[in-house]
Amino acid sequence: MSTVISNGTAENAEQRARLTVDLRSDTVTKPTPEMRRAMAEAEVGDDVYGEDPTINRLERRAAEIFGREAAIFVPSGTMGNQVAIKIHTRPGQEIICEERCHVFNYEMAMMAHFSGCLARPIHGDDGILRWAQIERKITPKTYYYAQTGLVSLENTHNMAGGTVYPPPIADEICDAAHAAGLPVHLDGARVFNAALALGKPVAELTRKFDSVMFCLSKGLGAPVGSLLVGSRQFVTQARIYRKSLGGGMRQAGVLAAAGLIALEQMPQRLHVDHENAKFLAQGLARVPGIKLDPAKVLTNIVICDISGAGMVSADFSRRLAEKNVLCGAVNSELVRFVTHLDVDRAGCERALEAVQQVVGSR
Ligand code: TLP
Repeated sequence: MSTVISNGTAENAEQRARLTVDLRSDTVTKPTPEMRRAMAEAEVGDDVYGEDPTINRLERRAAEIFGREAAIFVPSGTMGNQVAIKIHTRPGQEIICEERCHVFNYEMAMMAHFSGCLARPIHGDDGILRWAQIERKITPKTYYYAQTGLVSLENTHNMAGGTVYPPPIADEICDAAHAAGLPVHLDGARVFNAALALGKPVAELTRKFDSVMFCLSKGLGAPVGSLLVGSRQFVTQARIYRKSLGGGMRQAGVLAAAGLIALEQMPQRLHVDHENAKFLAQGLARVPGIKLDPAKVLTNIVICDISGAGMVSADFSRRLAEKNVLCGAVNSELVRFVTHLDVDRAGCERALEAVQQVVGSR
C-alpha cells in the first residue's frame, strides 16, 4: 500500500527496512510464510473457556517436550516470569537473582509491584551464579529479616552475552535450594539456545526447576507468545494470575498456530544463529578498540565493549544505524548484537563492514 503514497516516505522506509540488518534482538523476526499460513487456517475457540483447540495443543506439546504435567500459553515472557514469581512467593519476601537478569532489570519492577517482593541481586561471573554465593544471601530465619522466598535463574543469560549454565551448577542450585525449602524458577526465554549449546534436551536441563518460562517469540521466530511449564497445580494457579494481569486471551489460536511451528521446527535451525554469532564475534574482536572474547560466545548473543573506540554506545549505534545496521546499547560502553532467523551470513558480513567504517571514521 505504501507505493501509492505520493511523497515516497513510506516507500523509502520500506526499502530501508528491507536493506537493514537488524541485530537489536531476536525478538524482531517476522513470522515465516508457513507460520502465516498456519495462522490463517488455525482452528480457534475461546481460550478463557479453555476451548481453543490450537492453544490446547500447544500447551500439551510444551508440557510433553519439557516432561511436565502442564503448560500455559502467555502473551509475553515478562508475564510468564511474573506469574511464576507471584505463585512462588508471598509479599514481603526476597528473590535471589543475578544482578543483570531480566526479571530484575527489564520487567518494570513487577516483582515489587505485583508480588510485593524485593530482589536480592548477586553478581555472577558471566551471569552464572554458584550455590555457595546464593547460600550466603539466604536471610536468617529471624523475624526482622525479609525472608528469602525464591531463587530465579536465567539460561541463557541474556545480558551476560547469551551464556549457558553448566548443568551440574544449575542442578546443584536446584537441589540445595530445595533442601533449604526454596523453590527455583527458570527464566528460560532462550533455553532452546542453551540446549543446543550443551547438546542436551530442554527437559533434561530444566527437570529440577519448579517452573520454567520459555519464549516462542525470540530465536524460535513466532510473532508472539511464551509458555510457562510446571506441575498441574502450578499451572492452575497460573491461569488465575494470568487473568488478573489481563492475559486471558480469546481466539488466540491464531498465535498458538505460529507458536506450534516455532516449537516443533525452529529449534533445529538455531545452530545457524549460533554460527553467525560466532562469526560476528570473531570479526568484531579483530576491530581495534572493540573488546570481547569470541570463545565466550556460545549462543546467539554477542556483547562487546566499544569504549576503546572513542565513543559511547549511543553514538556507536546511531552511526551504525546510518549505515543500516542496528544494534542495541546495553550501557554507555557495552553494545549487543543478536543473531536470528532474519539475518544471514551476508548480513553479518555487512554489519562487520559497517562497524569497521564507524570505528575507523571517528
Ligand atoms: N528480552 C528482550 C528485552 O526485554 C531486553 C531482548 O531484546 O532480549 N527473559 C529474558 C531473558 C529476555 O531476554 C526477555 C526479553 C524476556 C524474559 C521477556 O520477554 P518478553 O519481551 O516476551 O516480555
